Amino acid sequence: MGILNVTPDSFSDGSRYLDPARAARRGLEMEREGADIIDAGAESTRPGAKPVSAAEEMRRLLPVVERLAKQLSIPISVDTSKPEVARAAVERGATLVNDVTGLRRPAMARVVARAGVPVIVMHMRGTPRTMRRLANYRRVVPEVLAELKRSVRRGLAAGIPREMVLIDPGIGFAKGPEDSLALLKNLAAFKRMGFPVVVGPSRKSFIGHVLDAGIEDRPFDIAQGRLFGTAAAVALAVANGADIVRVHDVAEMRQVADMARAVACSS
Ligand code: HH2
Repeated sequence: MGILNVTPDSFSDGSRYLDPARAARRGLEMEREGADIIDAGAESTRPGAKPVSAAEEMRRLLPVVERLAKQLSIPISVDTSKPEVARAAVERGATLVNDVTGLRRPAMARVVARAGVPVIVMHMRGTPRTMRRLANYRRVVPEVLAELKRSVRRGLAAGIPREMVLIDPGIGFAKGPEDSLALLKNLAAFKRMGFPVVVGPSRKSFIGHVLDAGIEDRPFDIAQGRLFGTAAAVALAVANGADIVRVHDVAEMRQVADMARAVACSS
């Protein structure tokens, strides 16, 4: 799954793709690089990010979804937690909803159920503004699992069919670095829930935490500096059973994921 951030403030690629034509070109480029899905989002969820109104999110996102729907031959996912944005994106050709708040808004589950599209139910606590201080687990894996199960139950109760649900442990969302590492290591526990598992480790700060020690005083390029850390995380996620990895560096991670899968599937 290739990431397309149509935002001014995403943590590693903010404002690169605010122009709809440029964003659409990047979507097509990721398809050529080997993406199977393009995940377009217009509200940054990095820690501390400012919330965006539905109107602003739609103003940024919908022209891009419209262009991509005409030109792409792979599915478009919409990364939003707002039901009105999800509905409008689906009307314009998106065929998957990626909700980082795990169907927290009841209307979101209803929109997804009515649209008949699959949904990624991700685990997080709080909001991008508050989530850092909510990363307080005694045992992260069972707690995230239990909270994710509650989110999935909400979706099923609203009429979303089981086979339309994908789950995501939410790397970096109300998780400290050690929590994100433990979730990646223990993906098998999430697989046992019986839904396809999505994982989004790309360029995130838990990688910086492991690799960046001692270089904080130098200007640091997140995209370059976290590329190999992302590759290691993607390889292990695939080896541990991830069905979809959400990444910025599609060409590189396509190779990493294919190689990891070849090893994992060998006899
Ligand atoms: N991570 C981000 C956004 N959406 N969706 C899923 N399902 N899983 C994730 O791990 C995930 C996600 C955050 O990354 P990014 O889009 O690069 O940054 P920003 O939120 O700053 O735009």
